[in-house]
Amino acid sequence: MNALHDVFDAAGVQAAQILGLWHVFVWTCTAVFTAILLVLIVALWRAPRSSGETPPDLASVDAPEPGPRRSVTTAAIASALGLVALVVASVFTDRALARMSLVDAVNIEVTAHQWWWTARYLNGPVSDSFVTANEIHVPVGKPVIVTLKADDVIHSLWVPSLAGKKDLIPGRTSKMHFRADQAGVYRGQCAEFCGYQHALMGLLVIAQPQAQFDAWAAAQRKPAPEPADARAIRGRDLFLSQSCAMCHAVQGTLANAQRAPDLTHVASRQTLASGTLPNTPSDLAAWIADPQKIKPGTNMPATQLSSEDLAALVAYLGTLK
Ligand code: HEC
Ligand SMILES: [Cu+2]
Repeated sequence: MNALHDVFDAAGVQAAQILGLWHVFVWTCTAVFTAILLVLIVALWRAPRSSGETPPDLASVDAPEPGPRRSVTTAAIASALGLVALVVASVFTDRALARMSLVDAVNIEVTAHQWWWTARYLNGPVSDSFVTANEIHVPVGKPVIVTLKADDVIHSLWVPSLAGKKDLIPGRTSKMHFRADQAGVYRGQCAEFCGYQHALMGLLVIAQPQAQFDAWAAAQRKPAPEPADARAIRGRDLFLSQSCAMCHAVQGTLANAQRAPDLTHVASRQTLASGTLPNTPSDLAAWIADPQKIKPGTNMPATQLSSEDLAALVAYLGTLK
């Protein structure tokens, strides 16, 4: 999981625009802050010294003070101009973000749940669409339109290397546009507190060359392969006879519930449970045996299984490439 999660490392146009705006704000504010501190130091330096016994100096109360008045007026105008400049910079950035071409875009619908993500790929005819979870693949250099939805509470999708954050709100649909210009694995995170395991609600965005993306999408469209060896077959039967099939789907089997991550190609993913664990057989076994220990409060119950049954289930899930 060598994924990049870094606001200073823009891997796409949208993130680069936002980073540029951030620099304008930071340096403008730093300059203003430094100037104010300098003026304050000078003022303290030049202030008349006095003690408790010194009588108050009221000489200047009614006298005109053209010098200080000029300084204050100049500073007020400079502040106003500075603020206007920041507004102008924001407006230009906003327009630049909106101007990104969406020709030939990849359409993905992302639904947030407590505490995981569904990604539904919508390009082409309905028969071409497919579902995956917690890992989004996109082709490098192609615009991506993400339709954002939420299942339960408000979440926020934030992949800092690719785009700004945007809320996912139950009962409402919004859009986010981005383009990955460099291949790589970018980490995202839910950025709106959404309950107990909010911190463990990450995701990966994998930007890859078009040919690799097409191969990935073609593989994801396929139903799960039939398990070949005896242990995996037993695992499949356990999967269908245990509670698993009440929540999860594995396309090509009778399991088609939509209350949990689609597991049709779970073995092709890098992480488990929204970026919480690396996808290794031992982590998978630990997760199935007791998800509550790893992600307390998550909507998957622990399952009592003998160690052979657990190994069979892990072997079966491992075939779901
Ligand atoms: C009551 C519903 C429910 C049942 C029953 C259930 N799960 Fe889950 N499962 C979930 C939810 C919800 C998640 C996502 C949890 C999270 O990341 O917070 C999940 C996550 C997973 C993951 C990780 C998927 C990913 O893409 O990261 C695996 C693997 C998994 N479950 C396997 C199983 C197996 C095997 C069984 C049966 C022994 C099972 N589950 C039973 C709801 C369920
Ligand atoms: Cu959250």
